[in-house]
Amino acid sequence: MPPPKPVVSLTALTSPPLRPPFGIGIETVWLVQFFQLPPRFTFGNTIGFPDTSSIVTSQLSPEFDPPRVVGVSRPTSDSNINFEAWLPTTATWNGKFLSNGEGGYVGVIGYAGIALYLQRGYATVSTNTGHVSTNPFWAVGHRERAIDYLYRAKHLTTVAAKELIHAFYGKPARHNYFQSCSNGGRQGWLEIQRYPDDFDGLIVGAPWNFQSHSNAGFVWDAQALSAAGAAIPVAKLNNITAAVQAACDGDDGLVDGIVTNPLSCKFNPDTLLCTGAETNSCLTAPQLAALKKIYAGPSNPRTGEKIFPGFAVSSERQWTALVANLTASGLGNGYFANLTFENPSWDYTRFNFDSDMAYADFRVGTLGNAIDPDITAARKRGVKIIQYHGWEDQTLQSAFSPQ
Ligand SMILES: [Ca+2]
Repeated sequence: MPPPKPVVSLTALTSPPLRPPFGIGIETVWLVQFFQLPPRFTFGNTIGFPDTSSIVTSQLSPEFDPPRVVGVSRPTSDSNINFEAWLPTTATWNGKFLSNGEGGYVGVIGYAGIALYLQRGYATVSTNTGHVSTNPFWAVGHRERAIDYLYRAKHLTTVAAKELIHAFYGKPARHNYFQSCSNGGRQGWLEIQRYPDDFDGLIVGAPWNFQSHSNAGFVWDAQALSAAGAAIPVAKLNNITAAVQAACDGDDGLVDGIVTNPLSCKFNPDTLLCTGAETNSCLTAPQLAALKKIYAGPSNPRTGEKIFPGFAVSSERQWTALVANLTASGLGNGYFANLTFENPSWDYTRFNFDSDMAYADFRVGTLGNAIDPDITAARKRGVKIIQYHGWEDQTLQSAFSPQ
Protein backbone atom coordinates (compact mmCIF):
# COMPACT_ATOMS: atom_id res chain seq x y z
CA MET A 1 0.00 0.00 0.00
CA PRO A 2 1.37 3.46 -0.83
CA PRO A 3 2.22 5.73 2.09
CA PRO A 4 -0.83 7.43 3.58
CA LYS A 5 -1.60 10.89 2.31
CA PRO A 6 -2.77 13.33 4.99
CA VAL A 7 -5.56 15.51 3.66
CA VAL A 8 -7.00 17.14 6.72
CA SER A 9 -6.28 17.23 10.37
CA LEU A 10 -8.69 17.97 13.19
CA THR A 11 -7.31 18.42 16.65
CA ALA A 12 -8.52 19.25 20.13
CA LEU A 13 -12.04 18.11 19.47
CA THR A 14 -13.51 17.65 22.91
CA SER A 15 -16.27 15.16 23.46
CA PRO A 16 -19.35 16.07 25.48
CA PRO A 17 -18.78 15.29 29.16
CA LEU A 18 -19.82 11.79 30.10
CA ARG A 19 -22.73 11.59 32.48
CA PRO A 20 -22.30 10.33 36.03
CA PRO A 21 -21.57 7.71 37.23
CA PHE A 22 -19.42 7.25 34.17
CA GLY A 23 -17.96 10.71 33.98
CA ILE A 24 -14.27 10.89 34.72
CA GLY A 25 -13.39 14.24 33.20
CA ILE A 26 -12.38 13.20 29.74
CA GLU A 27 -10.38 15.40 27.44
CA THR A 28 -10.18 13.77 24.06
CA VAL A 29 -7.50 14.39 21.50
CA TRP A 30 -8.17 13.37 17.95
CA LEU A 31 -5.42 12.70 15.50
CA VAL A 32 -7.19 12.39 12.24
CA GLN A 33 -5.88 11.89 8.77
CA PHE A 34 -7.40 11.10 5.45
CA PHE A 35 -6.07 8.14 3.54
CA GLN A 36 -7.08 7.03 0.12
CA LEU A 37 -8.11 3.40 -0.23
CA PRO A 38 -6.03 1.38 -2.62
CA PRO A 39 -7.49 1.49 -6.13
CA ARG A 40 -9.50 -1.50 -7.36
CA PHE A 41 -10.86 -2.44 -3.98
CA THR A 42 -12.78 -5.38 -5.35
CA PHE A 43 -14.31 -8.64 -4.33
CA GLY A 44 -11.89 -11.25 -3.06
CA ASN A 45 -8.99 -8.86 -2.68
CA THR A 46 -6.96 -9.28 0.45
CA ILE A 47 -5.89 -5.99 1.86
CA GLY A 48 -3.50 -5.61 4.75
CA PHE A 49 -4.37 -2.72 7.02
CA PRO A 50 -1.80 -1.16 9.32
CA ASP A 51 -3.34 -2.30 12.59
CA THR A 52 -4.74 -5.68 11.68
CA SER A 53 -4.52 -8.42 9.10
CA SER A 54 -8.24 -8.18 8.42
CA ILE A 55 -9.43 -9.48 5.13
CA VAL A 56 -12.14 -7.55 3.40
CA THR A 57 -14.14 -9.22 0.69
CA SER A 58 -16.39 -6.58 -0.64
CA GLN A 59 -17.14 -5.21 -4.01
CA LEU A 60 -16.72 -1.51 -4.38
CA SER A 61 -17.00 0.08 -7.75
CA PRO A 62 -14.57 2.91 -8.54
CA GLU A 63 -17.07 5.64 -7.83
CA PHE A 64 -17.28 4.35 -4.25
CA ASP A 65 -13.55 4.43 -3.60
CA PRO A 66 -13.91 6.46 -0.44
CA PRO A 67 -11.81 8.79 1.57
CA ARG A 68 -10.78 6.61 4.46
CA VAL A 69 -10.33 8.50 7.71
CA VAL A 70 -8.04 6.82 10.16
CA GLY A 71 -8.30 8.19 13.65
CA VAL A 72 -7.16 7.54 17.15
CA SER A 73 -8.83 8.70 20.34
CA ARG A 74 -6.92 8.84 23.60
CA PRO A 75 -9.31 9.75 26.42
CA THR A 76 -6.73 8.56 29.00
CA SER A 77 -2.97 8.14 28.96
CA ASP A 78 -3.45 4.37 28.62
CA SER A 79 -6.05 4.62 25.85
CA ASN A 80 -5.46 4.03 22.17
CA ILE A 81 -8.80 3.78 20.43
CA ASN A 82 -8.39 3.26 16.70
CA PHE A 83 -11.24 3.94 14.37
CA GLU A 84 -11.88 4.39 10.68
CA ALA A 85 -14.59 6.42 9.05
CA TRP A 86 -15.32 5.72 5.40
CA LEU A 87 -17.06 8.54 3.63
CA PRO A 88 -18.75 8.23 0.25
CA THR A 89 -18.10 10.96 -2.25
CA THR A 90 -20.58 13.80 -2.09
CA ALA A 91 -22.21 12.46 -5.25
CA THR A 92 -22.74 8.97 -3.82
CA TRP A 93 -23.56 9.91 -0.20
CA ASN A 94 -27.16 9.16 0.75
CA GLY A 95 -27.04 11.88 3.37
CA LYS A 96 -27.07 9.45 6.29
CA PHE A 97 -24.64 8.04 8.85
CA LEU A 98 -24.73 4.33 9.70
CA SER A 99 -22.33 3.21 12.39
CA ASN A 100 -20.96 -0.27 12.48
CA GLY A 101 -20.90 -2.14 15.80
CA GLU A 102 -18.35 -4.68 16.89
CA GLY A 103 -18.70 -8.24 18.15
CA GLY A 104 -17.14 -10.25 20.95
CA TYR A 105 -14.16 -8.56 22.53
CA VAL A 106 -13.53 -6.64 19.30
CA GLY A 107 -9.83 -5.82 18.79
CA VAL A 108 -10.25 -5.26 15.07
CA ILE A 109 -12.02 -2.65 13.01
CA GLY A 110 -15.08 -4.07 11.29
CA TYR A 111 -14.02 -3.54 7.71
CA ALA A 112 -16.56 -5.94 6.25
CA GLY A 113 -19.39 -3.95 7.84
CA ILE A 114 -18.23 -0.51 6.86
CA ALA A 115 -17.48 -1.68 3.31
CA LEU A 116 -21.05 -2.94 3.04
CA TYR A 117 -22.59 0.23 4.43
CA LEU A 118 -20.41 2.41 2.24
CA GLN A 119 -21.62 0.56 -0.85
CA ARG A 120 -25.13 1.52 0.14
CA GLY A 121 -24.19 5.16 0.29
CA TYR A 122 -23.80 5.61 4.03
CA ALA A 123 -21.03 7.48 5.76
CA THR A 124 -19.83 4.89 8.23
CA VAL A 125 -17.38 4.15 11.01
CA SER A 126 -15.95 1.29 13.03
CA THR A 127 -13.57 1.07 15.98
CA ASN A 128 -11.34 -1.58 17.50
CA THR A 129 -12.54 -0.17 20.87
CA GLY A 130 -9.01 0.45 22.04
CA HIS A 131 -6.99 -2.74 21.73
CA VAL A 132 -5.59 -5.00 19.04
CA SER A 133 -6.60 -8.54 19.95
CA THR A 134 -9.83 -10.50 19.92
CA ASN A 135 -8.76 -12.09 23.24
CA PRO A 136 -9.01 -9.66 26.18
CA PHE A 137 -5.73 -10.64 27.89
CA TRP A 138 -4.75 -6.99 27.40
CA ALA A 139 -7.25 -5.99 30.11
CA VAL A 140 -5.08 -7.30 32.95
CA GLY A 141 -3.63 -4.22 34.62
CA HIS A 142 -5.26 -1.87 32.09
CA ARG A 143 -8.46 -0.68 33.67
CA GLU A 144 -8.83 2.35 31.40
CA ARG A 145 -8.53 0.18 28.30
CA ALA A 146 -11.21 -2.08 29.75
CA ILE A 147 -13.45 0.98 30.15
CA ASP A 148 -12.73 1.95 26.56
CA TYR A 149 -13.91 -1.47 25.41
CA LEU A 150 -16.86 -1.61 27.80
CA TYR A 151 -18.50 1.63 26.68
CA ARG A 152 -16.28 4.64 26.05
CA ALA A 153 -14.82 3.87 22.63
CA LYS A 154 -18.17 3.48 20.92
CA HIS A 155 -19.45 6.81 22.16
CA LEU A 156 -16.26 8.74 21.42
CA THR A 157 -16.03 7.21 17.97
CA THR A 158 -19.61 8.16 17.28
CA VAL A 159 -18.97 11.76 18.31
CA ALA A 160 -15.87 11.84 16.10
CA ALA A 161 -17.67 10.35 13.11
CA LYS A 162 -20.48 12.88 13.32
CA GLU A 163 -17.96 15.73 13.49
CA LEU A 164 -16.06 14.32 10.54
CA ILE A 165 -19.21 14.00 8.48
CA HIS A 166 -20.11 17.58 9.23
CA ALA A 167 -16.62 18.74 8.31
CA PHE A 168 -16.37 16.65 5.14
CA TYR A 169 -19.79 17.38 3.63
CA GLY A 170 -20.31 20.80 5.18
CA LYS A 171 -23.49 19.64 6.94
CA PRO A 172 -24.50 16.97 9.41
CA ALA A 173 -26.08 13.70 8.37
CA ARG A 174 -29.88 13.76 7.97
CA HIS A 175 -30.12 10.68 10.21
CA ASN A 176 -27.68 8.87 12.43
CA TYR A 177 -28.13 5.12 12.55
CA PHE A 178 -26.47 2.15 14.20
CA GLN A 179 -26.62 -1.53 13.33
CA SER A 180 -24.91 -4.49 14.91
CA CYS A 181 -25.40 -7.68 16.89
CA SER A 182 -24.02 -9.55 19.89
CA ASN A 183 -21.46 -7.27 21.57
CA GLY A 184 -22.58 -4.73 18.99
CA GLY A 185 -26.11 -5.19 20.33
CA ARG A 186 -24.75 -4.39 23.77
CA GLN A 187 -23.13 -1.27 22.34
CA GLY A 188 -26.45 -0.31 20.82
CA TRP A 189 -28.33 -0.52 24.12
CA LEU A 190 -25.54 1.33 25.92
CA GLU A 191 -25.85 4.14 23.43
CA ILE A 192 -29.64 4.25 23.86
CA GLN A 193 -29.36 4.31 27.65
CA ARG A 194 -26.33 6.52 28.24
CA TYR A 195 -25.92 8.60 25.10
CA PRO A 196 -29.42 8.92 23.66
CA ASP A 197 -28.37 11.83 21.44
CA ASP A 198 -25.90 9.72 19.47
CA PHE A 199 -28.34 7.85 17.21
CA ASP A 200 -31.81 8.35 15.75
CA GLY A 201 -32.39 4.70 14.94
CA LEU A 202 -30.76 1.41 15.89
CA ILE A 203 -31.01 -2.18 14.73
CA VAL A 204 -29.95 -4.32 17.66
CA GLY A 205 -29.32 -8.01 17.07
CA ALA A 206 -28.93 -10.75 19.70
CA PRO A 207 -27.65 -8.29 22.28
CA TRP A 208 -25.06 -9.32 24.88
CA ASN A 209 -26.39 -6.50 27.00
CA PHE A 210 -26.52 -8.22 30.40
CA GLN A 211 -22.94 -9.19 29.77
CA SER A 212 -21.87 -10.16 33.30
CA HIS A 213 -24.83 -12.49 33.80
CA SER A 214 -24.75 -13.91 30.30
CA ASN A 215 -21.11 -14.82 30.88
CA ALA A 216 -21.97 -16.41 34.20
CA GLY A 217 -24.26 -18.62 32.14
CA PHE A 218 -21.30 -19.83 30.08
CA VAL A 219 -19.45 -20.73 33.28
CA TRP A 220 -22.56 -22.47 34.58
CA ASP A 221 -22.86 -24.56 31.41
CA ALA A 222 -19.17 -25.50 31.48
CA GLN A 223 -19.42 -26.55 35.12
CA ALA A 224 -22.51 -28.63 34.31
CA LEU A 225 -20.97 -30.33 31.27
CA SER A 226 -17.63 -31.02 32.94
CA ALA A 227 -19.19 -32.90 35.87
CA ALA A 228 -18.38 -36.61 35.89
CA GLY A 229 -20.01 -38.33 32.89
CA ALA A 230 -22.04 -35.22 32.03
CA ALA A 231 -20.50 -34.27 28.68
CA ILE A 232 -23.16 -34.44 25.97
CA PRO A 233 -21.83 -35.87 22.70
CA VAL A 234 -22.52 -33.77 19.60
CA ALA A 235 -24.05 -36.86 18.00
CA LYS A 236 -26.96 -36.66 20.44
CA LEU A 237 -27.93 -33.05 19.76
CA ASN A 238 -30.16 -33.66 16.74
CA ASN A 239 -31.99 -36.37 18.63
CA ILE A 240 -32.65 -34.08 21.58
CA THR A 241 -34.15 -31.48 19.25
CA ALA A 242 -36.17 -34.20 17.53
CA ALA A 243 -37.65 -35.15 20.92
CA VAL A 244 -38.47 -31.48 21.61
CA GLN A 245 -40.13 -31.13 18.23
CA ALA A 246 -42.14 -34.28 18.80
CA ALA A 247 -43.46 -32.64 21.95
CA CYS A 248 -44.30 -29.20 20.64
CA ASP A 249 -43.50 -28.48 16.97
CA GLY A 250 -47.24 -28.51 16.28
CA ASP A 251 -48.10 -26.06 19.05
CA ASP A 252 -47.77 -23.20 16.57
CA GLY A 253 -50.23 -24.87 14.21
CA LEU A 254 -47.63 -26.16 11.75
CA VAL A 255 -45.39 -29.21 11.96
CA ASP A 256 -42.43 -27.73 10.12
CA GLY A 257 -39.38 -28.36 12.30
CA ILE A 258 -39.69 -24.94 13.91
CA VAL A 259 -40.82 -24.38 17.48
CA THR A 260 -42.13 -20.84 17.26
CA ASN A 261 -42.31 -20.22 21.01
CA PRO A 262 -39.89 -22.36 23.02
CA LEU A 263 -41.08 -20.68 26.24
CA SER A 264 -44.49 -22.33 25.95
CA CYS A 265 -43.14 -25.73 24.90
CA LYS A 266 -44.16 -28.45 27.34
CA PHE A 267 -41.17 -30.70 26.82
CA ASN A 268 -40.19 -33.10 29.60
CA PRO A 269 -36.43 -33.81 29.37
CA ASP A 270 -36.83 -36.87 31.59
CA THR A 271 -38.26 -38.70 28.59
CA LEU A 272 -34.71 -38.73 27.18
CA LEU A 273 -33.27 -40.85 30.01
CA CYS A 274 -31.72 -44.09 28.77
CA THR A 275 -33.67 -47.11 29.96
CA GLY A 276 -31.23 -49.66 28.63
CA ALA A 277 -27.83 -49.34 26.97
CA GLU A 278 -26.75 -45.81 26.13
CA THR A 279 -27.43 -44.80 22.51
CA ASN A 280 -27.37 -41.48 20.66
CA SER A 281 -31.13 -41.29 21.16
CA CYS A 282 -31.01 -41.14 24.92
CA LEU A 283 -29.10 -39.45 27.75
CA THR A 284 -27.43 -40.94 30.81
CA ALA A 285 -28.47 -39.54 34.18
CA PRO A 286 -25.44 -37.18 34.42
CA GLN A 287 -26.00 -35.94 30.84
CA LEU A 288 -29.66 -35.36 31.58
CA ALA A 289 -28.73 -33.34 34.66
CA ALA A 290 -26.40 -31.18 32.56
CA LEU A 291 -29.10 -30.66 29.91
CA LYS A 292 -31.55 -29.46 32.55
CA LYS A 293 -28.95 -27.04 33.89
CA ILE A 294 -28.29 -25.63 30.41
CA TYR A 295 -32.03 -25.07 29.97
CA ALA A 296 -32.37 -23.54 33.43
CA GLY A 297 -29.38 -21.17 33.37
CA PRO A 298 -27.49 -20.02 36.45
CA SER A 299 -29.00 -19.12 39.78
CA ASN A 300 -27.65 -17.87 43.08
CA PRO A 301 -27.02 -20.90 45.34
CA ARG A 302 -27.69 -18.86 48.49
CA THR A 303 -30.81 -16.96 47.56
CA GLY A 304 -32.12 -19.11 44.73
CA GLU A 305 -32.42 -15.94 42.65
CA LYS A 306 -32.24 -16.49 38.92
CA ILE A 307 -29.10 -14.98 37.40
CA PHE A 308 -29.84 -15.49 33.71
CA PRO A 309 -32.03 -17.62 31.44
CA GLY A 310 -30.57 -20.75 29.96
CA PHE A 311 -30.62 -21.80 26.32
CA ALA A 312 -33.95 -22.43 24.67
CA VAL A 313 -35.52 -25.84 24.14
CA SER A 314 -35.39 -26.68 20.42
CA SER A 315 -32.01 -24.94 20.02
CA GLU A 316 -30.02 -28.08 20.97
CA ARG A 317 -29.13 -29.02 17.40
CA GLN A 318 -27.10 -25.81 17.23
CA TRP A 319 -25.07 -26.53 20.38
CA THR A 320 -22.01 -28.02 18.72
CA ALA A 321 -19.67 -25.40 20.16
CA LEU A 322 -21.57 -25.12 23.43
CA VAL A 323 -21.25 -28.80 24.40
CA ALA A 324 -17.62 -28.86 23.28
CA ASN A 325 -16.70 -26.01 25.63
CA LEU A 326 -16.03 -27.71 28.96
CA THR A 327 -13.83 -24.95 30.35
CA ALA A 328 -15.81 -21.75 29.71
CA SER A 329 -13.12 -20.76 27.25
CA GLY A 330 -13.77 -17.84 24.94
CA LEU A 331 -16.34 -15.31 26.14
CA GLY A 332 -16.66 -16.57 29.72
CA ASN A 333 -12.95 -16.89 30.40
CA GLY A 334 -12.23 -13.62 28.66
CA TYR A 335 -14.66 -11.78 30.90
CA PHE A 336 -13.85 -13.25 34.28
CA ALA A 337 -10.13 -14.05 33.97
CA ASN A 338 -9.18 -10.80 32.26
CA LEU A 339 -11.76 -8.07 32.63
CA THR A 340 -13.08 -8.99 36.09
CA PHE A 341 -10.48 -10.74 38.23
CA GLU A 342 -7.46 -9.74 36.11
CA ASN A 343 -6.01 -13.14 36.87
CA PRO A 344 -5.00 -15.21 33.82
CA SER A 345 -5.03 -18.40 35.91
CA TRP A 346 -8.63 -17.84 37.00
CA ASP A 347 -10.35 -21.22 37.47
CA TYR A 348 -13.88 -21.51 36.09
CA THR A 349 -14.60 -24.54 38.32
CA ARG A 350 -14.33 -22.36 41.42
CA PHE A 351 -16.63 -19.57 40.29
CA ASN A 352 -19.04 -18.72 43.09
CA PHE A 353 -22.44 -17.72 41.71
CA ASP A 354 -23.09 -15.62 44.79
CA SER A 355 -19.96 -13.71 45.84
CA ASP A 356 -18.06 -13.83 42.52
CA MET A 357 -21.19 -12.83 40.64
CA ALA A 358 -21.65 -9.83 42.90
CA TYR A 359 -18.03 -8.81 42.43
CA ALA A 360 -18.25 -9.13 38.64
CA ASP A 361 -21.41 -7.02 38.58
CA PHE A 362 -19.72 -4.37 40.69
CA ARG A 363 -16.33 -4.41 38.99
CA VAL A 364 -17.31 -4.71 35.33
CA GLY A 365 -21.07 -5.05 35.03
CA THR A 366 -21.74 -1.50 36.20
CA LEU A 367 -19.56 -0.29 33.33
CA GLY A 368 -20.50 -2.63 30.51
CA ASN A 369 -23.98 -3.95 31.19
CA ALA A 370 -26.70 -2.18 29.25
CA ILE A 371 -29.73 -3.00 31.39
CA ASP A 372 -30.99 0.39 32.51
CA PRO A 373 -34.76 0.22 31.92
CA ASP A 374 -34.97 4.03 31.85
CA ILE A 375 -34.80 4.99 28.19
CA THR A 376 -36.92 8.09 28.66
CA ALA A 377 -34.44 10.39 26.97
CA ALA A 378 -34.29 8.20 23.86
CA ARG A 379 -38.09 7.96 23.79
CA LYS A 380 -38.42 11.72 24.03
CA ARG A 381 -36.15 12.10 21.03
CA GLY A 382 -38.22 9.54 19.13
CA VAL A 383 -35.31 7.14 18.71
CA LYS A 384 -36.42 4.09 16.74
CA ILE A 385 -35.21 0.65 17.87
CA ILE A 386 -35.56 -2.69 16.12
CA GLN A 387 -34.32 -5.74 18.01
CA TYR A 388 -34.12 -9.37 16.87
CA HIS A 389 -32.75 -12.56 18.40
CA GLY A 390 -32.94 -16.11 17.03
CA TRP A 391 -34.36 -18.76 19.34
CA GLU A 392 -31.72 -21.21 18.11
CA ASP A 393 -28.80 -18.97 19.06
CA GLN A 394 -26.15 -21.17 20.71
CA THR A 395 -23.83 -18.31 21.60
CA LEU A 396 -26.11 -15.91 23.47
CA GLN A 397 -29.12 -16.96 25.50
CA SER A 398 -32.10 -15.67 23.58
CA ALA A 399 -34.69 -15.80 26.39
CA PHE A 400 -33.31 -12.63 27.96
CA SER A 401 -33.94 -10.54 24.87
CA PRO A 402 -37.70 -10.12 25.36
CA GLN A 403 -36.97 -8.84 28.86
CA1 LIG B 1 -43.85 -25.56 14.14
